[in-house]
Amino acid sequence: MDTVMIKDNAGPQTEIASLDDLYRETERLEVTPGWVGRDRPIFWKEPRTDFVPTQWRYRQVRDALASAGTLIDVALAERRNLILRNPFPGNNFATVRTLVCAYQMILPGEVAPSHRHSAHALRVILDAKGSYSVVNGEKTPMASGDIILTPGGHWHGHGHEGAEPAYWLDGLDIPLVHLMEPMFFEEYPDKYEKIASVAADSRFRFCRDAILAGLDTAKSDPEEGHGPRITLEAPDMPTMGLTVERLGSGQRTRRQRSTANRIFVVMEGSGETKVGEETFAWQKGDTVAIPTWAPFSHQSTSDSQLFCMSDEPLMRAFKYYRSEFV
Ligand code: GTQ
Ligand code: FE2
Repeated sequence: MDTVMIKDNAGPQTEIASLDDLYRETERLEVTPGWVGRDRPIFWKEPRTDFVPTQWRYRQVRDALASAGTLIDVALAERRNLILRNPFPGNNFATVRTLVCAYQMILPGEVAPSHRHSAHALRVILDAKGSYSVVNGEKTPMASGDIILTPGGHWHGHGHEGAEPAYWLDGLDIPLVHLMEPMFFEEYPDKYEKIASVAADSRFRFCRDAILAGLDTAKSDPEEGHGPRITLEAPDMPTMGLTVERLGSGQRTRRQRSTANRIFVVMEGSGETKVGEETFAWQKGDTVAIPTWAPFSHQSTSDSQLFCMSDEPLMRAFKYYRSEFV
C-alpha cells in the first residue's frame, strides 16, 4: 500500500500506512468516512420515522386543563396549555416531525400576555364564546368553529370576556424552527399589547360560518382521497398546509400515504381513522397524528368536518412530496 504524507502546519507530518492510521487521522480532522456502517444510516429505501401514529382525546385533556385552571395562573405561566407530545422515547415535545399541537384553556376575565416568535401558529377553536385574540394590535373574536392565524413575528395575546372557560387547539411549526434554528422569541414590552382596532372580519380569522359556506360549494374528490375540501389560504405562514374537509355520515376515504406529516383535528362529528395497523375512534376535538408515509383512511359515523395541518407545502416546494393510494 502506498504511503500518503499529510502536511500539517500545526503539527508533525503524519504517516498513514494502515486503515487504523486513516481512521485516527479522520477523527483528528473532524471528518467521517462516508463508507462506514453506522447506527443511524445516511440513506434508507423509503420514509421511516420515530414518530408514531397517535390519537389524543379532547375530553380527557380538557378535563385535565379544567383542573389546571385553579392551579396555573396565565399571568405567570403565559399560556395554560398541554402539549401533544408524540410518545416515542427521547422526544421532547413534537407532535409530528415539523409540527406541534397543544390544547389551551383560558378562564373568563383572564388575559394571557402578548409575545411574538419566529414560529407560525394557528388555533382551532373548540369550545369558546366571548374569548378573543389580539394579533398585532387587532382584536379578533375566537369563537367555536373558528380558525385563527398568528403568523411568525406577529405579536399575539389572548383574552376572555365570556362566562365559561374557553378551549382551543394550538398548532405551531416550532419543531421545524428548532431544526432550522431561526428561533427568536420576545415578550411584549408592557406584557399586554394595547388594542388598536377591533375586527370581526380579520385576515387572521377564518370564521365558522365562512368555513361551512366554503364546504357547501367544495367539490368532492373524484379519487375519493378526501371529502369535499377547502384550503385555508395563509400566505404569511407558508410552512403549513391548512385544509378542512367534510365527510358525510358513513363516508370513507381511500387508504393512502404521502411523505407529508399530518395532524387531523375533528372540528365536528364522529368516526374513525385507520393508521397503519391501528384504528382510532374519534369525536369532536380529538386529534390524530399521521407521520410521514403511514397509510391512513377515514370513515365517519356522523356528518363530520376534519381540519388538517401538514407540512405538505414544504414537501412540495422542496420536491420531496410523493403520495399514493395503498
Ligand atoms: O398561544 O401563543 O400552545 O406561543 C405554544 C406556544 C400556544 C400561544 C402554545 C405559544 C402559544
Ligand atoms: Fe405564541
